[in-house]
Amino acid sequence: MTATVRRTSCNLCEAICGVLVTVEHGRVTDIRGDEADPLSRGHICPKAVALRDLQDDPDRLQRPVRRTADGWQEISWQAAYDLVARRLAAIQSEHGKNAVGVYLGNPNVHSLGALTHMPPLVRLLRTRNRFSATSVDQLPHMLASHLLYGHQLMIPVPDIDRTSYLLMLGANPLASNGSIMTAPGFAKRLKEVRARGGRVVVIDPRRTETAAVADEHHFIRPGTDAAFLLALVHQVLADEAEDLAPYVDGLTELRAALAGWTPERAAPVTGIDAEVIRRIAREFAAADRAACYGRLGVSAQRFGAVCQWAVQLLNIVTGNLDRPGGTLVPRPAVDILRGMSRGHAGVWKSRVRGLPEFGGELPAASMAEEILEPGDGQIRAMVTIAGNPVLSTPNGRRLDEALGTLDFMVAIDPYINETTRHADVILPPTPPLERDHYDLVFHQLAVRNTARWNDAVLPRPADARHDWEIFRGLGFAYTKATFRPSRASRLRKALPSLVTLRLKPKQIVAAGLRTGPYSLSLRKVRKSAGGIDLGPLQPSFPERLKTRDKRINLAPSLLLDDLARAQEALVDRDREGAGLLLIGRRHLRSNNSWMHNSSRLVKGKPRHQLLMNPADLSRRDLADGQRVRITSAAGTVDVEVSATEDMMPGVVSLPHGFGHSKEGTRLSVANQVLGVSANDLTDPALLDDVAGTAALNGVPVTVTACP
Ligand SMILES: Nc1nc2c(c(=O)[nH]1)N[C@H]1C(S)=C(S)[C@@H](COP(=O)(O)OP(=O)(O)OC[C@H]3O[C@@H](n4cnc5c(=O)[nH]c(N)nc54)[C@H](O)[C@@H]3O)O[C@H]1N2
Ligand SMILES: Nc1nc2c(c(=O)[nH]1)N[C@H]1C(S)=C(S)[C@@H](COP(=O)(O)OP(=O)(O)OC[C@H]3O[C@@H](n4cnc5c(=O)[nH]c(N)nc54)[C@H](O)[C@@H]3O)O[C@H]1N2
Ligand code: SF4
Ligand SMILES: [Mo]
Repeated sequence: MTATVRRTSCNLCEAICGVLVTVEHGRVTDIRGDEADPLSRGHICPKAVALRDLQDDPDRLQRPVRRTADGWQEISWQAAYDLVARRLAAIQSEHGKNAVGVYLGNPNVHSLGALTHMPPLVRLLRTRNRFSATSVDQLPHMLASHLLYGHQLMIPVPDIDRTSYLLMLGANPLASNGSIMTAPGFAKRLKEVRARGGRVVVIDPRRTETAAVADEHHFIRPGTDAAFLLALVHQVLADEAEDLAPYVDGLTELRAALAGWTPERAAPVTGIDAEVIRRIAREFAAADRAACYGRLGVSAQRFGAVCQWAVQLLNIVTGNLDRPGGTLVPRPAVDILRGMSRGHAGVWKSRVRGLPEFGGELPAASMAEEILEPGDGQIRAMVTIAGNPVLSTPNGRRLDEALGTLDFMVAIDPYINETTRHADVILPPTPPLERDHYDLVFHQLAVRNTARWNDAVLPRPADARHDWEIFRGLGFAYTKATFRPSRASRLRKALPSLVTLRLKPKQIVAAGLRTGPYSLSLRKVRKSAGGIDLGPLQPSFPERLKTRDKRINLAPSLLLDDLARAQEALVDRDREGAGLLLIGRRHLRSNNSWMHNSSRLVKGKPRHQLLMNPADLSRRDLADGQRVRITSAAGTVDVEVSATEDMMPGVVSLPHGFGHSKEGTRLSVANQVLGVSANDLTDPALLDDVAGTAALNGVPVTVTACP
């Protein structure tokens, strides 16, 4: 028999599970969990089968296509590179460098070739109009880490395998498989916490799958977690229960700033009793080893930065930061922090609304206006890489219109979807099973230090290209198209990027492993079945801190100053008469905006409905199952409503990434998936002002019967 079993990993979410893939006659016939993987220990979820569907999907592009009056036409790789380079160069030479905008989508962080080769290409373009999924996602985590620990990616993760008290806000790892915390088999790990006698507390406006297996769950009014978290910190300080490391400064300032943020103040704001808040603060402070963790629900909201700061504060003031069983910064075998900027905030502002950059990127919520608003610096061409911002960013409908007005657009993406249908050229990379993989990002966020190299499971067809080959091809073509002998100095500046583009991802990983903290050879990592176990996370502060004085300042002025905005919006505002607030939702069998084309993944009960508390329904004379009209400041959608006591009264939930079947897309399965795009409702004006993160959660809406 010709069946062979090959080891690889699933890169569809942050859990990076090890998988065993059976290949027969060049086709995948089975995918299962790899027990030998020291991190994932055999776990996989239903999404892993989609790796195979992705491989076999007839809708997936395999060669570059160009949009013509007669529809999409295949062109050669070199012709595509040259065309794209020529158009981008011409637009920049006429309108300036910033006339080219870039959107970097989520799957970039899941691809080795994108991580090694996309940044040098983007640097070559020298535009300030750079956007990414960061500003609809984890930006507040990065801002807090930048300000507290001196590096945007020095993000402590909960030491879930040793903790005895886990406080989780705005996260539903039983659906998402965990995020900014790579912990494959999260449900099992959670069970182990409880089996050890530990306690799990979940704060979420929906009684989620995760809340259902926790010891305790509390509803919270969306967008008010800052008040809850600050009250916890306040209480710990008021009890004088703090346990500060010697390298921590700023306690006096923090104490003063939090004087008014009492549990009594937080109670009416959040909907959680003052007594409950006080008890949680005391239990957390008294626990042997405790970890507080807040994810998307407390990140993509109006006070995301204050929330992520307060999460860190709680861990720090209770002595749980950098302690086994608390939160620790992983030490992966390739140290990605070394070559990366520590981060910066507000060094420049966006052209139209004056929004702050973070780490060299502008808020995704400002993309449409930067394309539509005429003037110097207006975006006239877009490069989208692994992103579907029409479904993923606020007021996608307006962005959809904006993309239609561009002079030129190129997408690096395997699908013709809601976003890429606007492109003039689409360059499709190889699918995951045809690529080598080493996880540069998620080992940095994993709850255990491990290292794993995977060779591609299947060979790439001769006329297919890996993403890194595409970035290389574009980079060289662009350099050629923009070269002027009179400006040879420019070339010198571009040289480091061009040198990186010449390398192969494998060479970059090998060098990273060799010079990394464990001095590993790629050969050794490659030989170890399932990956090398480098052990549990270890304390590393203050030595590893990237702040200049190797100390942590609890009270950075940027965040202290934002407390006034929180006070005004959360505390001083009259909450009477407030309408419904919309929040997001994820499902195990769905992945952001793009995996709905796998029929085996999307089968089963529909999961696109608006969830709403029965009391809210009856107050509006609405019934379970009915089609309702949701209206926000940004737009209107009609969708079925599903009644559930799992929703906090006054809050409704809609998943994002639905609402396909737009004209011109090529998604045969996805176009049959029902639902609407939640981002036709989210409002680009609703931001976390400090960081520019979109407030995707806590959007004011009304729900009425469909006329
Ligand atoms: N309302 C609301 N909106 C949200 C969220 C929410 O919770 N609520 N969540 C936000 C979050 S956290 C995120 S991360 C964003 C994600 O939003 P995006 O950044 O748009 O990412 P995806 O939706 O994952 O889009 C994936 C795109 O990449 C393409 N793709 C898939 N694999 C590859 C590959 O290997 N290479 C290339 N080049 N392309 C590939 C797909 O075809 C698709 O076009 O959405 C955000 N939007
Ligand atoms: N199956 C699947 N897995 C995924 C994804 C997917 O689409 N599908 N997406 C991946 C991506 S890109 C990411 S970023 C991660 C995200 O990982 P998670 O953050 O775990 O994902 P969500 O399920 O969006 O969880 C957010 C939770 O916040 C709650 N929430 C909303 N607003 C508030 C609020 O104001 N306060 C509080 N306390 N809670 C609030 C929501 O009810 C929801 O339960 O998941 C990743 N994994
Ligand atoms: S949890 Fe599922 S989607 Fe995530 S890496 Fe594991 S198998 Fe893949
Ligand atoms: Mo995300």
